[in-house]
Amino acid sequence: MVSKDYIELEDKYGAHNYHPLPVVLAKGEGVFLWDVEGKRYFDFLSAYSAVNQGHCHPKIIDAMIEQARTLTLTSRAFYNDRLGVYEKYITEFFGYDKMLPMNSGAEADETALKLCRRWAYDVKGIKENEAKIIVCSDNFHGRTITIVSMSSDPDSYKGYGPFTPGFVQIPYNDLASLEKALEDPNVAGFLVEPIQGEAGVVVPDEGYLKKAYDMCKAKNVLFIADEVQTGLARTGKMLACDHENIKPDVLILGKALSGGTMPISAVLADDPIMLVIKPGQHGSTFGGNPLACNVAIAALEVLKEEKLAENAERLGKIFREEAAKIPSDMVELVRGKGLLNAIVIKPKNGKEAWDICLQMKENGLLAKPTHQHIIRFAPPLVITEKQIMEAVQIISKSISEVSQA
Ligand code: IF1
Repeated sequence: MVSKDYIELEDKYGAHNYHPLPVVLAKGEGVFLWDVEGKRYFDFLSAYSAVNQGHCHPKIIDAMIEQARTLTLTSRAFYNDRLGVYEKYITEFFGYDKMLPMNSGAEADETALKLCRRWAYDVKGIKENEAKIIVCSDNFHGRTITIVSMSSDPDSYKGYGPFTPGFVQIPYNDLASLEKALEDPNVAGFLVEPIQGEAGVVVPDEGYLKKAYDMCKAKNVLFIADEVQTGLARTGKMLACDHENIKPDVLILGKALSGGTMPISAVLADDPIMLVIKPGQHGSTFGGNPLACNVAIAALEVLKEEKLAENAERLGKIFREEAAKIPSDMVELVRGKGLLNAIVIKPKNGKEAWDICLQMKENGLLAKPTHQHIIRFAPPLVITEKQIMEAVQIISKSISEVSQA
């Protein structure tokens, strides 16, 4: 079978909830992917930052195989010999009292919302069912009905009503609107992405997160950081919040917590927040399964052992400097932090970001637009300087070819 055959299979037998780039991948290793015809590509999406450690990292795969042969799932009806070890490891890794294990990023966001509401009623003393949570427009926190109830993107929420109430939407990177929203005594939490990924890698002003955090603390409101995409070394620090030295009251992790092997997510908080959920009041069949615990420990160890945050910081600067030199009137601007970057494309002669992504694919690099005119560039954090330079050459060549087409 060739690529066309696999595409036809997905088209015939699969839901049409995506519009993928026409490439069929069969193998991944480090920063590279190979399609079914054996062509090699630089992966500049990293499965939306789930593969920060590189595809099929040997240490993570070994941890997975070893545990897969021993014990994969017990459910939380019983204890197991991996969960406590993992909980200790990850809470010491990030400096929290406790961790609640889930699977997808959306489940972790939902868990954080439940913790916040429960804390509102049991600790802050807000009247039951009156708690409000502030969110930002252009957010992306997942695709459940409650999460899309917070969304400002019709593609995410249209046709899925009725929506979950209790969310107040304010503009991102706007402290005045946050200050005003915080005047409501029923506000219990502020859920925010330190950098808005899906919105197109929107980096807030220097100091925004710190001031927002301080304003929340002054009003006894939980600062909830969704680091599913920005966390785990992606932006040049272990957490994007580390750039402003703030410790979120509730930390949400996912994606690269498994190194791209399986869905693993986590919510971290200190006891006064985490212990508002009592036995039987929240859970998940696979949450905290022994296989995930072993994989997550290995995935976190790799981040530290291979100094991936430092690598992301250094190479991200080089990427942005070199990309900004691309001599094309289709490049409007380059922005990002660490190795979470984006190029805003100015359409030309009917050509736009999608056409550039198709051309980059021909030239051996995979990336995808987040919106019509923005291309996200997020390679695995194990990339080298030489590979970054080679990739920028491919990007520049592709933009030039599309521009002159
Ligand atoms: C898709 C977007 C990125 C996330 C943040 C929670 C989640 C995500 C900050 C939920 C997930 C994924 C979802 C995936 C594509 C990708 C994505 F384009 F959808 F928005 F990365 F920007 N918080 N993001 O970015 O995690 O439940 O997916 O494990 O839905 O197409 P999940």
